[in-house]
Amino acid sequence: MHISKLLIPILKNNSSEATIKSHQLMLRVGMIKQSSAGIYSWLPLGLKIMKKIEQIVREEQNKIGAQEILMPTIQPSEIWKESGRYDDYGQEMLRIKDRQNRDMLYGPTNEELVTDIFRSLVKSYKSLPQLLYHIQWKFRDEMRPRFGIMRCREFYMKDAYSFDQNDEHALYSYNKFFLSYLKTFKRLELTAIPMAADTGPIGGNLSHEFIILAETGESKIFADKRIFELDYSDTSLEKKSLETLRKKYDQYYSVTDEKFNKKEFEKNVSEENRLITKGIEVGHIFYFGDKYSKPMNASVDLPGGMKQFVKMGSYGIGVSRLVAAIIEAKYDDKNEIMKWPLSVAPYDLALIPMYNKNDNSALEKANNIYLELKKNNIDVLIDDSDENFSSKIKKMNLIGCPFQIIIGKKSERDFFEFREINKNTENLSLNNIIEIITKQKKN
Ligand code: P5A
Repeated sequence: MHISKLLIPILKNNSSEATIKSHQLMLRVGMIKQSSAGIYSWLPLGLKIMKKIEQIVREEQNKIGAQEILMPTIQPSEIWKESGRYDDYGQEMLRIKDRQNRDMLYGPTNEELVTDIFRSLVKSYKSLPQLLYHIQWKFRDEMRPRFGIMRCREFYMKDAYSFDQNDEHALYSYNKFFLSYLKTFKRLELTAIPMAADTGPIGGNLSHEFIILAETGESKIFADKRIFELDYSDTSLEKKSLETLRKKYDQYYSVTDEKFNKKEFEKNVSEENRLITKGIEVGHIFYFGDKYSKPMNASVDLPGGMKQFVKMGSYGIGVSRLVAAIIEAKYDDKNEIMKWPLSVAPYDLALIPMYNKNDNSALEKANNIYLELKKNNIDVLIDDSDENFSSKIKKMNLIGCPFQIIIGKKSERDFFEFREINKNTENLSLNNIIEIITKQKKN
């Protein structure tokens, strides 16, 4: 992509409305544009990143056997009246009337709608488990939308739902999502720690929030530091293996503030291992048994002919929030340098030619390199603007493509100044550069 053709409204300075660094950067490089309080349009750069995150989330859901569906954003009120949540959900729910004067709503979550789909399509225990997910916009009329897309009113969520015939099977489903979340966040180069959490309006008595540490986070957490050293590399999708993983995590204290108990914390965690800090909730999983299936009459036939209300869980990832969460984790705001993980970077590489009106040979050279890189499946953003060199570098450092090539006086014939953002520059051949990037993309 040539930057002159990209809709990328770069701001010289941080906008005064943004108080945390992710919001600042997103406005600065034109990833989003506010349309009204807590509601945003996604511009090309921001959308490209979010779509890559979405794809990683999708792949990890598919790996545990979850099936993708797509439910609408607008839901009928009847199913919420059936579950009893229509009144409970309060002012966060955006209620709408259609032209027939029917009560409709913009979905804040989909437990009811998916239960309605299940009960009309699945009749026998033989079809269980069913793991269904979709990636869809949600609306919550938050009292205090803030921090840009971190806590907004309209946001993009992956929400999955599991249906099983008993508690034991349902916990197995829960544990599959537990593992898949650890893997998803790792692919995004984030360390997200599962923390025992409150279930709020979703309900149930088992729940984990997945939290990444960040000073600007809204969740207060209390944890045993040793939980950060755990990993899942020896875990498979076998039931026993997943149970071992859960036990491994359960042995260390880690809770959000609603679950905090000072006595327990001090009893279970030695002083040097205590961590009290803040974090961003990027995912949240729940087990709530028959909370929805019972009032909504979603059951299956068991072998003996008995009927059983299905046992359900739900599993959310804030796909749009993750864009901001990655920035919070990776953006060096003092030096104004962003580095996107290669897996979600808007472009793999920034191509920065130094030239002026009198001599644009560097731009011609850059255009040839651009074509060669594209042929090798490397996605390039080339700066063909007539700004001076230092503002080009400044701009590309904010955009955060993980690699940069600078084409200037020093680039002799087939060797170019190449660097991974924030690292030292090397003079390398184009083939060598292609090799380095291709290898990293495969990892
Ligand atoms: C789980 C899936 C649920 O809604 N029902 C379906 C369950 N959980 S949740 O914790 O309420 O939300 C899941 C994730 O969505 C993100 N999120 C938000 N992102 C941006 N702005 C908001 N206002 C917002 N609210 C929730 C979070 O990442 C949360 O973990």
